[in-house]
Amino acid sequence: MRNGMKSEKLAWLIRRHGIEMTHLSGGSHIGAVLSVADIIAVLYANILDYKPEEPKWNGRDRVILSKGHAGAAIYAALAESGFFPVEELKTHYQNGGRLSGHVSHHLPGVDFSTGSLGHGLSAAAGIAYALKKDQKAGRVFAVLGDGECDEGSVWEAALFANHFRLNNLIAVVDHNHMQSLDFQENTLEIEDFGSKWRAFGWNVIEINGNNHEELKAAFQKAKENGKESEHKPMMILANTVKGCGISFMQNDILWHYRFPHDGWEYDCAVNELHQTKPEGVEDPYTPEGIPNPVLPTESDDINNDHTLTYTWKTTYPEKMRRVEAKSGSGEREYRV
Ligand SMILES: Cc1ncc(C[n+]2csc(CCOP(=O)(O)OP(=O)(O)O)c2C)c(N)n1
Ligand SMILES: [Mg+2]
Repeated sequence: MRNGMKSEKLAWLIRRHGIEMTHLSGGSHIGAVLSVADIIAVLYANILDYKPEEPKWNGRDRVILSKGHAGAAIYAALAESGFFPVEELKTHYQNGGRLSGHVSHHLPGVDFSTGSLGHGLSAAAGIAYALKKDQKAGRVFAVLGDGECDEGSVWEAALFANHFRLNNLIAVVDHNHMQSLDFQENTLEIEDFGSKWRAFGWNVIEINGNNHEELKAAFQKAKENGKESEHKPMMILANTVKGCGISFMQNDILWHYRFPHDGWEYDCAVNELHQTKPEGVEDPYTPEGIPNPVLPTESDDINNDHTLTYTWKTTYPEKMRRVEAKSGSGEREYRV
């Protein structure tokens, strides 16, 4: 059962662990971890039924993090929920460890390995189908990336879920409008995203995916989905910000692959997180933050635009255009 930790605390810890894990291992995808942290936190703190002491409990809700490159987020949530020791998080990406960079089913609490994008929704739909056929309890949650939805297999699974009326299947798209090298609009246009899912027979709720109240309400509605006469699978389109929570990582494509290096990158990330630390949460790595942080200098690469195509696109989409970075201040503004 859930351990009673509030979702805001769990989200903070997921972000703090994510910074530490990628820093220690030199592992990628911190932007994706920060983006999905609130979705994962609300699931584990408020929504899912599970038993950490009995990970394969038959009545459990299943979660597939289809955007498996954000594995650090699910590892942190599982450790903080009692599935394995928090100490083990330090073995992320280490040879011989269980916490591979992409999600691994060798860990208690993980039902399906991911990392090769485009497979999670199919697996989730298959499990939901089997549960329904066997008249078993439990719902299946699949968390996808928006760039991942470029994969054709996602839409095959969407057809399947509608065809078999899988109202025990709840999908969430972490809609941060970015993928690995650019904004989504510049890679493969996907809007009107909600209409596409509706046309495939899904119920769609669109929310702010970094807002816990909106997430709780959407998940609650989704959980009740199968109880009434409603037979459609449920899609929660969660609008998020990639890198959410660390100002210099937000909406900056650099942080899809870059990890927080020793020096100002790590120090400033940790201290910024401390500014939003909920009361009663203890930072397991740097309880007081970093007292004498290294700060970025004028020559550090903090205010550059790393969106590769920005330099040659003449008609950059108005909707996503980055407003001038304020040079030297470390502050940025974005028009999203
Ligand atoms: C089949 C496949 N192709 C390419 C990759 C490499 N890759 C890793 S993350 C990523 C971008 C994913 O973007 P999105 O789904 O939007 O996730 P986000 O990081 O924005 O949450 C890509 C292309 C992969 N993991 N799997
Ligand atoms: Mg994305």
